[in-house]
Amino acid sequence: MKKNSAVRIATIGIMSALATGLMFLEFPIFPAADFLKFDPSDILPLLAGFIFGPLDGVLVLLIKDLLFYLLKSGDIVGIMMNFAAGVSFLLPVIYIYRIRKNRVFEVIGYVVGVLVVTGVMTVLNMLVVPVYWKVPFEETLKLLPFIAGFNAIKFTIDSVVNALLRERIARIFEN
Ligand code: RBF
Repeated sequence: MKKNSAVRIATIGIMSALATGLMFLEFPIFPAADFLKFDPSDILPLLAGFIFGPLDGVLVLLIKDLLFYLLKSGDIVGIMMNFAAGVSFLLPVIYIYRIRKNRVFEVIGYVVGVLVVTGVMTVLNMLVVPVYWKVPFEETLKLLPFIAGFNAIKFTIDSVVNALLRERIARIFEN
């Protein structure tokens, strides 16, 4: 694959803008934990990671979160949680795919990525939610199934969409 840096930089910019726009579609999945909002924007950092490499994926994620923070949310905790989730999913997926660039390793990557992000974010939420919402730890513990479920659902959807789109989009950059 040709890695023309002008094409790469322009594509990173376009992907970041698209991701920021997609993040505006956010909506909660579980009423009991409505601070967890699903949006499909993490598909773009993932695509960038597959096409250009893990650090470019993280870059798209970072620009998206920075822009969304400035344009809409203003909530630094929520944005940092979104970024932490995005990174802990993206990095395992891309690094596993890079071991062997085939469908089997791609799918193993998605499975490991979903498990890692679900584990990492469940632990992070157990630490952050009591402080952020000023609720006792026991109350936070009741949210655990929703937190784990939310991350599992969000990143499984991202995986399926990415698996369907990735090759078609990567082909554009082949010549
Ligand atoms: N986003 C995730 O993808 N996974 C999470 O586990 C997660 N936990 C969050 C916890 C708190 C307390 C907050 C405020 C946000 C969290 N987010 C998480 C981000 C949220 O879904 C949303 O993307 C941001 O709040 C931006 O609106």
